[in-house]
Amino acid sequence: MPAVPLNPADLYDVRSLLTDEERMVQDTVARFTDERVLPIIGDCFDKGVFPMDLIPEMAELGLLGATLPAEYGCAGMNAVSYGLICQELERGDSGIRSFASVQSSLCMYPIYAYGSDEQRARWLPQMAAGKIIGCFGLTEPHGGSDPANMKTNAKRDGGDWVINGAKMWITNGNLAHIAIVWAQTVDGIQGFIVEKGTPGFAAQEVHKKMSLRASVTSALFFDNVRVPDSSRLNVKGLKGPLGCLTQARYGITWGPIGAAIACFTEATEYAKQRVLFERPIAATQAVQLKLADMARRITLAQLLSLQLGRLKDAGKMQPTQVSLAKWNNVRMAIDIAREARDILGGAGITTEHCPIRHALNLESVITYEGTETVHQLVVGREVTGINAF
Ligand code: TGC
Ligand code: FAD
Repeated sequence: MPAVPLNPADLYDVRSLLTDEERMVQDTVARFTDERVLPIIGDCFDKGVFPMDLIPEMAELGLLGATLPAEYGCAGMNAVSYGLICQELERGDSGIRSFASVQSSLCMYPIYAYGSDEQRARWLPQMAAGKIIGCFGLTEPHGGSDPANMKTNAKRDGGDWVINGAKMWITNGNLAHIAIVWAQTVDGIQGFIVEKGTPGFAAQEVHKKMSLRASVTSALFFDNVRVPDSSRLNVKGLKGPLGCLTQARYGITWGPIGAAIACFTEATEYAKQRVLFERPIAATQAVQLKLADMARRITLAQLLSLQLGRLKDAGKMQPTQVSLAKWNNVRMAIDIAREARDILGGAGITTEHCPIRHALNLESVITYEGTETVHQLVVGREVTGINAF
């Protein structure tokens, strides 16, 4: 049989394992990234601004709360399609995928999963339309890996709750119209929907970031913030926020595949053009080994996330499996971004080329939603039965 040229960014033809509908979702988001994200994102990163203009367009394409049902104005897609959305958005920039992850998995999902009928009807359609932006406040300044030790508290006062405390590193914090805030109560950790403008609630943007520069990151402060009991979510304990993290982490297993493909593609093209010692550097064994290794690791990550998505769509996905894929795929992408940066030599240090931007962004991605160490320890706990946290 004659050899058919393979797609270097999909050596195992993982795309052939997708349904027609999933391929259509991927193509649509890929077009959005090519036409709307890539022309502006380097500049956004340089200037440290999030491209707000893209929000209505993402909403129009059904990318916000994509897996939630149509009755809330959402697209009702399956988990694999959501993963492909994350992959294609992060091929543009981790900050754009972060925006969609937080809106979809960390804000719309808890309102859908733990919210009352009134909360769902009030917030979800507007969030799907991109008119209401959410943020998710779990991490606190004294240590994000151990959220069980949170200090932010909510105390019952008649028909209200009074919230005091602070949250740190909150994506979309200054953009958000509502915050999903997790607080310690006498009945354990509970979640509240806190509206911007509520007296005592303030957001302060984090500056001097060298990572996720095209994304807004904030600290949130709660000084006797009074909210009605009707803003409380119906879930108690750490399983509330961790349940949201499982949704977002699942998407994050896909996102960095996009970042890795962007870096791998740029490094490959560069290596074919760059002539040193009278031949393209792509003709040297050292560079081919690096590029071949990138292709190998991207292939493994694609297969891992696709199987994870199939398990999720079958209702069988387990948090440990998500941890393994988040750990593997973000590590894969950050290694590839750094290696691609090296292949570009000096040119690799500017944001004229994507690897340095992706490498810097991935420093956040490897830390948020559970650090690499946290996910390694989750897998370690599963295989040994011993909790080493
Ligand atoms: P543990 O005792 O294991 O569990 C407590 C309860 O939670 C349940 N559970 C889960 N439920 C759903 N999904 C998961 N992944 C779950 N993991 C645990 C568990 O069954 C139990 O339920 P119950 O009914 O028995 O009470 O909890 P632990 O204290 O041992 O957990 C330890 C650890 C380290 C794994 C956990 O604290 C952790 O994951 N820490 C990392 C925190 C983190 O990831 N923070 C992320 C903040 S949000 C963010 O970063 C957004 S970035 C967004 C962007 O810009 O894209
Ligand atoms: P720490 O928890 O203090 O960890 C410090 C180091 O200790 C890490 O290397 C960690 O791996 C290590 N460590 C922890 N436990 C152990 C252990 N048992 N054994 C060995 N080593 C250990 N949070 C939100 O709630 N909402 C958001 O929207 C959000 N967005 C973010 C956006 C960005 C850009 C960033 C950078 C972070 C965001 N976060 C958000 C916070 C993120 O989830 C936390 O940064 C992360 O959970 C780690 O917490 P920490 O930064 O306090 O580090």
